[in-house]
Amino acid sequence: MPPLVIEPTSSDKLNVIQTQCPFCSVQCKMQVTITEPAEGSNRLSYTIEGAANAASEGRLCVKGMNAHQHATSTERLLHPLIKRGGKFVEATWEEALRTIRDRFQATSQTYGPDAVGVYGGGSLTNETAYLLGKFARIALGTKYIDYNGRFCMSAAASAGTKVFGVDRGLTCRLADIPLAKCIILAGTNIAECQPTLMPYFTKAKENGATIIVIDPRVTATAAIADIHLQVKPGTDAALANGLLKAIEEEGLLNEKFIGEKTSGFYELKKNISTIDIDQIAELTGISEADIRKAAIAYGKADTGIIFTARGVEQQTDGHMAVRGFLNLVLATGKIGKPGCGYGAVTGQANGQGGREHGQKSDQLPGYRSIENEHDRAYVAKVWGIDPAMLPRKGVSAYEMMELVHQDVIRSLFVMGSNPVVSNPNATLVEEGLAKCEFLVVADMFMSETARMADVILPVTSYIENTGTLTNLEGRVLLRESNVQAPGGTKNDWAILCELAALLGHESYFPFQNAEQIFEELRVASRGGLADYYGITYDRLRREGGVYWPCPSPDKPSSGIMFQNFFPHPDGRAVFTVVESRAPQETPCEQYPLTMTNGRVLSHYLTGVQTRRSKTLAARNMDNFIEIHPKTAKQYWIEEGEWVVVQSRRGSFTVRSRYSDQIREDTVFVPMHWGGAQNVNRATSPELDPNCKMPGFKTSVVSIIPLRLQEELSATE
Ligand SMILES: Nc1nc2c(c(=O)[nH]1)N[C@H]1C(S)=C(S)[C@@H](COP(=O)(O)OP(=O)(O)OC[C@H]3O[C@@H](n4cnc5c(=O)[nH]c(N)nc54)[C@H](O)[C@@H]3O)O[C@H]1N2
Ligand SMILES: Nc1nc2c(c(=O)[nH]1)N[C@H]1C(S)=C(S)[C@@H](COP(=O)(O)OP(=O)(O)OC[C@H]3O[C@@H](n4cnc5c(=O)[nH]c(N)nc54)[C@H](O)[C@@H]3O)O[C@H]1N2
Ligand code: SF4
Ligand SMILES: [Mo]
Repeated sequence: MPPLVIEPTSSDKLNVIQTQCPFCSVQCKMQVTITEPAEGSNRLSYTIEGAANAASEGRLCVKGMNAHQHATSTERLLHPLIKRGGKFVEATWEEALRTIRDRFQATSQTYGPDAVGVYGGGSLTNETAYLLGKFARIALGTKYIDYNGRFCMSAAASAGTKVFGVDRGLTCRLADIPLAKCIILAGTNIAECQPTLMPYFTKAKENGATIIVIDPRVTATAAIADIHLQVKPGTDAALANGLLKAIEEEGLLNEKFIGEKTSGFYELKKNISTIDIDQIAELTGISEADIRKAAIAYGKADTGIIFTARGVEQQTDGHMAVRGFLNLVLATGKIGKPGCGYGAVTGQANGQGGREHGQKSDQLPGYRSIENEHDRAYVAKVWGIDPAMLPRKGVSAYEMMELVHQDVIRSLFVMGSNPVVSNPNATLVEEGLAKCEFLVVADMFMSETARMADVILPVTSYIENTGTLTNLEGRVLLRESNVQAPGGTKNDWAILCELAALLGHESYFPFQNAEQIFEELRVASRGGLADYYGITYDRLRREGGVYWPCPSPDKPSSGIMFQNFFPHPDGRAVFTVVESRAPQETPCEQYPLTMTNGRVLSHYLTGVQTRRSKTLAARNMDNFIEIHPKTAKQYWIEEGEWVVVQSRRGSFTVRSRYSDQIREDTVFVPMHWGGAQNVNRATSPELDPNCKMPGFKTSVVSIIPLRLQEELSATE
């Protein structure tokens, strides 16, 4: 099949397209220029350039530069597929949607509406995320909807809500970063995961900032650190307590801020007196001297920002660990003014917006709560239904997979996620989906999850789909498209409207374009914490991007939050007593090493898109285990050979990659591969009780070269 061609919707000759990168949360704007094939060739060529915008300032990273390769890949799904006799056959949209309607209705009639589940994603536009929540609650009447952002944002988001009263990724602007005199980067590898943000940090350094990185590995981000705390995985909460204790001992508390702007310090102070920095040093693997040095650097600086990401958050105490870092922000009063703040570095393209408008099990649009009667009444009125029709809250993403496994959820609709690879304890998830009575997947590609589906719906890619996305700063951006949907692909939101109509709910889903959905979203979010009412497509076109909260169409919205008060009833932010916990799993004789995991620059999440880009795939073909050479030798592991990694849950096989940039007691495995190379076959499904984030980042494992395991099993 020849490669797809990007074609205009109008008859204008299309050679320059303005779009936005589909991958991470920076949402770099870009321009794609298409050049006609040279004589004798039938290949178009694409030139990708960064376009001016306030977040990436015109920069692009290697993923953005090559995103068009997956959009134009010959592997794009172009027609609906229905599985018949174990094989996918092409179907018309009518057939596919009618099949889905019949099967969903049958499930619902036999087992009740909650037997149909919906699973969304943080790559979806605000319009689709909003509509998916509405679709689940109105068209299906199910309480079971959640999304992959549960694995991404839930620890920091819930911590921000408890402590500040609202959660927005960054409480400040990216433009504040160069103004900060001390920056803590805890469990965040910006250099590989949001590469176009790095110049903000190097500028801060040029301005004299001290940069502190907390990571078990010397990452490309740690390379710019003045102080690198090479922490034992899973001990960040303890480390934050140690830093707090040292700040207090050094007399660096901001008593004025604490008195005027916070509550709960009395209880916290009692707790600080019980903290023993020696014990913290033992637990975290960071010396008392280093803890003190970092605490003094942050405590003494006039301005400062703390960032956390998945290293800190994907733990069974991730919520509390973030609150530990927020204690430091409040104790030193570094928030609500230029050069200060906290940032949960969001991950996916719409990691921020995706968590605000109702695809989370307990949420309604505008960050409203599905259990709050006032919120229910408001949204029901916007939707024109009786509040009693709104289901109550469901369960989190992994818990939904458990319910699939237990035959409680019998039909599942997946839009924008590849759960069979990205869930912890992936083997159980795979078993569940394999026996699920009816699975529908809306995707651009035949992902590992799509392969298991009964019906696959082919969707448009970023370049063909208009909508808004909210970047890590809380800045809403409009991505417009004048590119024709290739083959029989459809926009996600259009699929939801058509399916809702077939299910008999057309009047609630009358939308002809994304802007009409956004107009309803504005009203549904009005007065909520994430208030988008003041944002319109025209305004986004004019201003390039608008921060929420934005209650008024004609007033500017500010990037710096909490300049006067925190949105708790008393206007104050809340301190938290945080336990200095040991990691959720500690090494033992059978499983002597701690395994953590994460990302590499060239791949994105489960790799479904980046593996379809030749340039990106070529940078990392196979998965690997990063291991210290001394540790490798102890386990007879040669550089580059296949290694079996085993945990209490299961095992996977990857190549070894020596690195002296990682702790000797820790190994690191990227998350971008499925099947036999999937790290999630071994990760733990234990959830943080506060937010249901799985403890992805800390599992104990054993390792053995594949050749030795084969020998061992041959002699058995
Ligand atoms: N290239 C690329 N960029 C991406 C993505 C991608 O897949 N690829 N995904 C996007 C998404 S959805 C997300 S959520 C973000 C994720 O962005 P990050 O959270 O920055 O990415 P990770 O690599 O998962 O983890 C960050 C770091 O945490 C460290 N770490 C592991 N365990 C611990 C620990 O116990 N404590 C501490 N302090 N650190 C620890 C790891 O060594 C790693 O360097 O990236 C986004 N950007
Ligand atoms: N071990 C381990 N596991 C992890 C993590 C980790 O750090 N370690 N990180 C977790 C995190 S932070 C995240 S965010 C999750 C993500 O995990 P997943 O949700 O599995 O994310 P993706 O791989 O991006 O899968 C998205 C799928 O949706 C498709 N897609 C992309 N855009 C669209 C669209 O606009 N519409 C539709 N319908 N489909 C689209 C893609 O082709 C792809 O198949 O993984 C989590 N899993
Ligand atoms: S992956 Fe992120 S940093 Fe790279 S171009 Fe895309 S949005 Fe920008
Ligand atoms: Mo994420």
